[in-house]
Amino acid sequence: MTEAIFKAMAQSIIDGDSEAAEALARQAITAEIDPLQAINQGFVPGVDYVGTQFSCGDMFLPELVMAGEAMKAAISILEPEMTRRGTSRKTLGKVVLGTIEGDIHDIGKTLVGTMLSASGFQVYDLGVDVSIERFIETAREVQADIIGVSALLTTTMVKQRTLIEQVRAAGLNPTVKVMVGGAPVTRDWAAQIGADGFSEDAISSVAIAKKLVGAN
Ligand code: B1M
Repeated sequence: MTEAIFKAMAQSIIDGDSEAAEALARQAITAEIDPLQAINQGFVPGVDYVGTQFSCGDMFLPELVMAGEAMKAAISILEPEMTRRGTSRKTLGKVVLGTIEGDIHDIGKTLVGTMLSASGFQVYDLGVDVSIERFIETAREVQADIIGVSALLTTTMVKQRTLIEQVRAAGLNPTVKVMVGGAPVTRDWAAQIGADGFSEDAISSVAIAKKLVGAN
């Protein structure tokens, strides 16, 4: 029976069906299935499948967004139960995330945040139009492992460079790594500005973030 629930959980993520994912998360709690096991053996295989299909072009952005939302919905039901049982999920690291100042594009950044938190990172999403000072203050306050900076405009991506310079000047680097991304951001640009990590999309941002915290 547990195997059947796990299979249905993965399918709910593949279908991007938040209602089904929530219902299955509740069913797991009623059936006294360990919530951590439900995440790792039920829902995560669904996210992994969607990620793989997206990477090879067999699934598209809307499906990725819906899968991320469904995963978030399931986790929001299971997380309080984990806290109640005292079995919190191992946090891989803390990520302070936002879209850089002057830029209000948030779809990709939010997707990156969803994927990172679904994969075990604690994400502090500061939203859009985030000042460099706020990134740095928050990183210091929460003792972040990674600052993740998204930029969608050629006019705002240049501020990723300023942020890296100021992170260094503030003495946060090398403890705090900086990961950059966004449509105009390239691997070359990331290397040029001295970013610690770059990822093209939300799925690969998980692998990059894991590498940055030494969790690979
Ligand atoms: Co704007 N916009 N927009 N826009 N917009 C672009 C970016 C543009 C390329 C469109 C175009 O002209 N072809 C262009 C930029 C041109 C340039 O700079 N060279 C542009 C422009 C010009 C503008 C305005 C200036 C338009 C105007 O007002 N005249 C204005 C800017 C406002 C501002 O920010 N100050 C503006 C406004 C808007 C809307 C508000 C209408 C809306 C945003 C809605 C929202 O975000 N809530 C919007 C949209 C939707 C777009 C396009 C069409 C789509 C962006 C998007 O959401 N993509 C975009 C054209 C395009 O990119 N094709 C465009 C989907 C999203 C999932 O992908 O954000 O790339 P993306 O994120 C990916 C990866 O990049 C990566 O992972 C994500 C998921 O796979 N990634 C990271 C992103 N952040 C990451 C961080 C990481 C790692 C990976 O680590 C930290």
